[in-house]
Amino acid sequence: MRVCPRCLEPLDAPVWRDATGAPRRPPAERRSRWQRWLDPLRGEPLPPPTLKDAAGAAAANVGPTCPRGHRLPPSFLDRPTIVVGLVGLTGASKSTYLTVLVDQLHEGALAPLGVSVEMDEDSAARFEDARYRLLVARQQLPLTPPLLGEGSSPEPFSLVLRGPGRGGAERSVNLVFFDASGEQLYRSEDMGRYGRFLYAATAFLVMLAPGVFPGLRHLADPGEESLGLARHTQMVVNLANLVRSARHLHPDSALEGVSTAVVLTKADKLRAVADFPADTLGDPDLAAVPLAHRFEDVHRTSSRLVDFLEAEGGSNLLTTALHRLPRPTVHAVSATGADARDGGYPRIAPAGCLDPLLVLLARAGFLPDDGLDVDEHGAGLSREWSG
Ligand SMILES: Nc1nc2c(ncn2[C@@H]2O[C@H](COP(=O)(O)OP(=O)(O)OP(=O)(O)O)[C@@H](O)[C@H]2O)c(=O)[nH]1
Ligand SMILES: [Mg+2]
Ligand SMILES: [Zn+2]
Repeated sequence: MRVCPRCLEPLDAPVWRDATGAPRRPPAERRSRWQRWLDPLRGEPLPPPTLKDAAGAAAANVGPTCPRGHRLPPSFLDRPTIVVGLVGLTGASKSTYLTVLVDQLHEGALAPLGVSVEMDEDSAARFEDARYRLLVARQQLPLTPPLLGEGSSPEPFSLVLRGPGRGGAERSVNLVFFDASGEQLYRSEDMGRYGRFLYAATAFLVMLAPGVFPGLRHLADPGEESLGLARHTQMVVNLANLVRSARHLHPDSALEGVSTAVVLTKADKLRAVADFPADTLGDPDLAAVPLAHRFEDVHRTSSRLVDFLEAEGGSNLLTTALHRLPRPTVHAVSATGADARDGGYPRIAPAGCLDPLLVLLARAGFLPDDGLDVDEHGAGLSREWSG
């Protein structure tokens, strides 16, 4: 399903509007391109735009908009869209991780795979604030404010990825990230009320900080240990139910076309922990290692992390995540490389941030997924979903 990246309205019938927000026919030469989108509208008068619609479209010249008047990024409808939802409780590192990840994408992290990245203007302006604060001033990001309006969604970051496709053709996707406040992400009624993006998402980054695991409580940031493991397990259960109900599926049914990366965040804190597989926390050179090898490593690391977290008292949470979420892999990342002191980071040295996204891009068909599903003894992942 195609949705507007701003308000998530379905885009079955995009509406062309002029600079005043009034519905217009699309320019003649482009008409055939949009024909199929406009066909359903023929014969029916277009609904008059509301003031809000008009405001949304005012900046635009004639161009395709969603039913609410949001101007769509150029050629948005020509590409498939991967909607990535970040899910995790307060302080899990969602915003910090996303800022570092988007910065790495912007800086050409996918270039060794022949993939270029472009951010839409509107996202870029908002991203710049977070980027400056975290990566230039090296300050902690503020907590993401909770949403007030029911049925609303946070403003996403929208990117376009272009890479080599089959037979030398170019392949491109819209990659849209939603980062909400953790406070509104664990009660099922809040997920329904403020988490509209969760219904549209086809990929999930489920973020867990080390301090929530009983054996790692000494690593918790202030307030983290009070969130408790049970609340995280509930979050995962609620998410798994929501993702299925959004598709009108039974709570126990398998999910097609959706995938999850479970991310153990702030892994810099774990370097000194005895059984943590610290050698897995790094960024192998994408240019030097074929992607399929990288994915085999991801698969292995994933199993080792599951073992580690189970030993730290996380079995219940891990079992729930691995059995209920679609196609999960487990990753360790550090967005900043170190704890903040007095509101600032000594330096920003990320590790492992790209892997979860590489997997989600491969699951979504934008990158080849060779190596991801090697069947290995004791891997224990994805098996529930293969049969
Ligand atoms: N050591 C370490 N600390 C981190 C890292 N990422 C985040 N933190 C700490 O965790 C705090 C919260 O991170 P945020 O990114 O704001 O968390 P969030 O998940 O967006 O939280 P909400 O917006 O409230 O849902 C940061 O201010 C840092 O103190 C990391 O990679 N390493
Ligand atoms: Mg946040
Ligand atoms: Zn919209």
